[in-house]
Amino acid sequence: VTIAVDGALEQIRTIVGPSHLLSEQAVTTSYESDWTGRFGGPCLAVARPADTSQVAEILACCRRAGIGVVPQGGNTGLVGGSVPRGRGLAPDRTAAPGQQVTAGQTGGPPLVLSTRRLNEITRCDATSLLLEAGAGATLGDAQRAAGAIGYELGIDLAARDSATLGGMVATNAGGIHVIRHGPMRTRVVGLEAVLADGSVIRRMNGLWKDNVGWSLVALLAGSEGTLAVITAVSMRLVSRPTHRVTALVALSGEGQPFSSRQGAATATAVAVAAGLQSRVDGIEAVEITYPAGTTLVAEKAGLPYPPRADSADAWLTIEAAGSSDPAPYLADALANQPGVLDAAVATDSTRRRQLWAYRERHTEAIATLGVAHKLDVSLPLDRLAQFADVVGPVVEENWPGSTTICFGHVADGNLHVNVLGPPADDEAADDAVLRLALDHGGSISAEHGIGVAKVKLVAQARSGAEIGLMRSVKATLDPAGILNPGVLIPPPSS
Ligand code: FAD
Ligand code: 2HG
Ligand code: ZN
Repeated sequence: VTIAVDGALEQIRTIVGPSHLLSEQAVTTSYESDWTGRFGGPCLAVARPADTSQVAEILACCRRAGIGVVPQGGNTGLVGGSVPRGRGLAPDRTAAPGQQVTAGQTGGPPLVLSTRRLNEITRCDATSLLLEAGAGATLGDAQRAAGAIGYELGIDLAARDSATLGGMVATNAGGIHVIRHGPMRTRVVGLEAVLADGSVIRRMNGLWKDNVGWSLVALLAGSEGTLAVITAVSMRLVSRPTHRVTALVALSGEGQPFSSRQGAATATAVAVAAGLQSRVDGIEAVEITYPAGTTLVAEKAGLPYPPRADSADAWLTIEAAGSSDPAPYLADALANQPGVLDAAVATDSTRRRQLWAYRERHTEAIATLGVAHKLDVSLPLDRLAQFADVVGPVVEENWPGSTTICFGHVADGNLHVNVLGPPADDEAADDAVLRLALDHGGSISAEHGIGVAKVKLVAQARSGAEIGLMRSVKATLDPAGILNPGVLIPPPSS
């Protein structure tokens, strides 16, 4: 059965109500380009369903009309997966309304399906130790609900007030507490999702253990909107520690066998992170920043310069938490670590937030310099310093005048390489950095996903057999290919 695109749009308008189908360019613009400013393109319209049954009806309708669907939560994704394709194109949807397409033809502008109205927190209690919420609830709202009953979610990231739980499952988000509590995949115990044909699958039975066959969470965590639209999420709570300490620690790379300050400091940081994890209970975060990014943040955010700003080769932002004060243990462990120059330590929340600002504000400070090429890579811990040593010189040699700013989750082996200089649509610098990560035994995506930004390199990172499996799962769940076309799964030609 085929239906015309404009007929489908009329049906979707009836499903969500006229005020929740947005088609005026002035209101759709913010849904059409991503946080980085690097990715985006025109959409057919934006649908804002109020509940799961509306999502199901919309997907059934889009499938009949062959309309592509881009699921969008908080639109904080950094790999172009949350917006229509067509990087660099000015929005132009003149070809869309009235266009006759057959099922499976998803070449026209897609519908953006915004989950932001699915934002109710439906359960949060200290008996089940679960939080359940619509997929459009923000991480910040979920954290506040858990905090109100004395618990935490065990996951945190700087985009907390915009990123949604559904988007975080779809990207298998990581963040700053992965060393303690794992990425999103390990925090989630249940999901509700709508498949491409409009059928609803729901595994939200409040059970922590349920081994009847395959895990829906494992299948959809990291699926980036290509297999289903997640509509509700069930997460387990963790106890809230009574004591928390944050330290901003200046490091020296002196004595390390690397040619750059960045490589040497990374070697020190990896050693310090390992030492802390073996000697201090409750280490929740070990994050690294280097002089270029840290001084940029201080200048842009109007913060005082961090400890040893004139001589440090890197800083670690360290957090430890527990039912007794970890500060003395942390201080003792740091005192015994070679390469530690100095530290600022805080236990009250205002001062702790100030210390975190040097790390957390990197993304927004870098954005003030232009459109960054964001390359989120992970390396085996024993090769991280070698990668950090050469990545800047490799980029700067090939793209003279460019700047490379690194920072990241050092205890996870995860560096965020931000390259400024090459034009937004030039992918050569991206390829060079990602191939360098592969050459060092690393991954082209640690936590942000593949989106459209890295899809060309999936064939270098996964075997033919694995890609074949990805394609068959996709073909089974979404045979018409309407869900997030162009994202994650390499096209047959590659
Ligand atoms: P969106 O950006 O809207 O979408 C992301 C992807 O998920 C897209 O492919 C989209 O199609 C899909 N999707 C969204 N919702 C659904 C749904 N309900 N069902 C199916 N598919 C869906 N990421 C980290 O991992 N760690 C960090 O520390 C981190 N810090 C960040 C800091 C800043 C300042 C910013 C701007 C981003 C950061 N990110 C980080 C990236 C981003 O916040 C995460 O990728 C987050 O998980 C995206 O959530 P979202 O709701 O914004 O999803
Ligand atoms: C972070 O860890 C995010 O702050 C964003 O993952 C990374 O901006 C980036 O490159
Ligand atoms: Zn990160």
